[in-house]
Amino acid sequence: MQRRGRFITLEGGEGVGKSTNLALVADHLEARGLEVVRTREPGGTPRAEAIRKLLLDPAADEPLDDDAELLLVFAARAQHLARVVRPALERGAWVVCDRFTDATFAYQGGGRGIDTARIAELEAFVQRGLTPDLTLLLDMPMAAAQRRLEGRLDRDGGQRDRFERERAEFFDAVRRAYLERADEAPERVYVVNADQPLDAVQDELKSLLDGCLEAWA
Ligand code: Z5A
Repeated sequence: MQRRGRFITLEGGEGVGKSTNLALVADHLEARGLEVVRTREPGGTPRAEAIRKLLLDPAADEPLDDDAELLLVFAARAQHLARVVRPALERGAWVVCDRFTDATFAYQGGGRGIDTARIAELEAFVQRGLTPDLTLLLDMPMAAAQRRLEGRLDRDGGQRDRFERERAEFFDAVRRAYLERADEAPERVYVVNADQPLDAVQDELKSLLDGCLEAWA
């Protein structure tokens, strides 16, 4: 019987290095002969990417209701799970995903203040027991992460998406909620200090991955 693949997620606030390190994680696994699917949330399929656009669109003429935001995140997730994540895991591929449901607890729970019990209900409904095998939480103070993004904002003409327009308190609440998630699930979530040179972050990630590969063999 085909062995199910593993599901690895990268989490953290904006600019902590999720995209950069997703490439490292996926390359490291591929170098060991594994089939790896690289994906992201919200998004990962054409329809889920269309929902992502709606979520990030800063159009000020119609503010997005917090509950509508939460439901859109889970609608995109349902589509992504059905079309990409479950089929890949079932055929034995490993899935490496930039953000997943911990982001919902952090942004919609911590940031927007939505009751986490309601988020957990949607998590159970949409995921039907599927959770990541490993989550790499890249953690660092928001101000330092934002400095990394300044160059990109200049390049994009200063255009900020709906989340990037939030205030510092929002991002502090997001970070606290992420760290609470890590405390609640220490067997799954590894907190990595992202506020160090990239080489040091990547050495830590590689040794974490090697430990997991050995434990899962
Ligand atoms: N969202 C939500 O609300 N609810 C949900 O359930 C989900 C998402 C799933 C889009 O996410 C938004 O969706 C997100 C929350 C919401 N909004 N916010 N904020 P996203 O993942 O696409 O957006 P993002 O977090 O803003 O991604 P990002 O800005 O691309 O950041 P990143 O991927 O973490 O960083 P990076 O691009 O890899 O690195 C940023 C720069 O830093 C880059 O120039 C790197 O070369 C540099 N870098 C990386 N690491 C280092 C180190 N160690 N030292 C120095 N420089 C570094």
